[in-house]
Amino acid sequence: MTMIDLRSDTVTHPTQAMRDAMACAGVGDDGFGEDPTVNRLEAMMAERLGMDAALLVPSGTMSNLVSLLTHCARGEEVILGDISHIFLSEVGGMSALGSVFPHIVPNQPDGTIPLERIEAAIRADNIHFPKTRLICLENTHNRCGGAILTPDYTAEVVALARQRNLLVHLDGARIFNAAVGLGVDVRELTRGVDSVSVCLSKGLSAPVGSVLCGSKLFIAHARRSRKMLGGGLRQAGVLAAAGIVALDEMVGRLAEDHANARRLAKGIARIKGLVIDVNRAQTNIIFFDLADRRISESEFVTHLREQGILLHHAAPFRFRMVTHHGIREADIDKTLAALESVMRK
Ligand code: TLP
Repeated sequence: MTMIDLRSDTVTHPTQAMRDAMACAGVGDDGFGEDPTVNRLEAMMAERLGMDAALLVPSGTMSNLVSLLTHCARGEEVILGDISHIFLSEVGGMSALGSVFPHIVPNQPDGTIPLERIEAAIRADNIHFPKTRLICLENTHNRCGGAILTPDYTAEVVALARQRNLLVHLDGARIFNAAVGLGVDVRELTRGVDSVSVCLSKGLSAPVGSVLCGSKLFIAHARRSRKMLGGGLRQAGVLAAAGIVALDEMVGRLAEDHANARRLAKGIARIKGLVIDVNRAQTNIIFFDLADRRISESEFVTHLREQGILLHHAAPFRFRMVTHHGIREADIDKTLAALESVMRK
């Protein structure tokens, strides 16, 4: 049975064009800055995002960590959302490896952190307090169901940061989903931030990689942080080649994933015993609740697996489905049929 894998967009496989590009990629030693394909990908990403420079790193987690370690010194504080990926799912790397102190503030259901809450979290100049250095945003917001942060909200946070002499890092693992979802140039969403990390291996379907962007000076320092974390690569052009195809060919089609997620959400809303807020289906991630408690969570997952559907059990009675390049409209209809049959049992 071919499985319909909705656990994450990280399960995407490289396309044939990526495999071809990887096979013929020009390479060199990136430790010396001599890999032509890596250099090209970094230049392309910086240009796309309206940033000065970029750095290829192996994963989204390392991209965020390199950024935090580059922006912040030991004991300095980072303001970030309480359900941000950096806070929840990156192994506490900022503290474990950087002695950086997280100051969490509640994320709203739309992925934002209210401005007044950010402002209240900024420390006064007092010898008892750590120094606030950085504010982190996430766009799209994973735990908030792929919610999009608007250009206006981002600009407000950037303005506050400037006013208070702070920096802004954007976890833009799925920033292209946000741009496509809003129908704006991605630069509208990165304007003014000091750094942004963008994943190649999620909706864009490349096998490996994230690109961290920022100023020339920031990236020069980030290169050192990457090396320290063991993320310095050599003939990484074979990986960057897939990233170039991802940027050239895979961004526009994200709209298809968003339409599929919306179709899925609307279908789920019609199934008795499942609860979803259809209006939250903005991009490629949906969350829904199992409200009918006559079926256990494990039975729910097992019955779906038996029918060829994989999903992510995100929290008690809460499940996540993510659409991506490997999912067609027909798969959505099969998934809805399977959900209906499981709930009818
Ligand atoms: N998200 C993954 C993992 O949590 C398994 C997923 O399935 O959604 N920022 C955001 C917003 C992310 O969603 C992720 C990964 C990362 C960073 C980290 O990227 P990787 O997995 O490449 O380290």
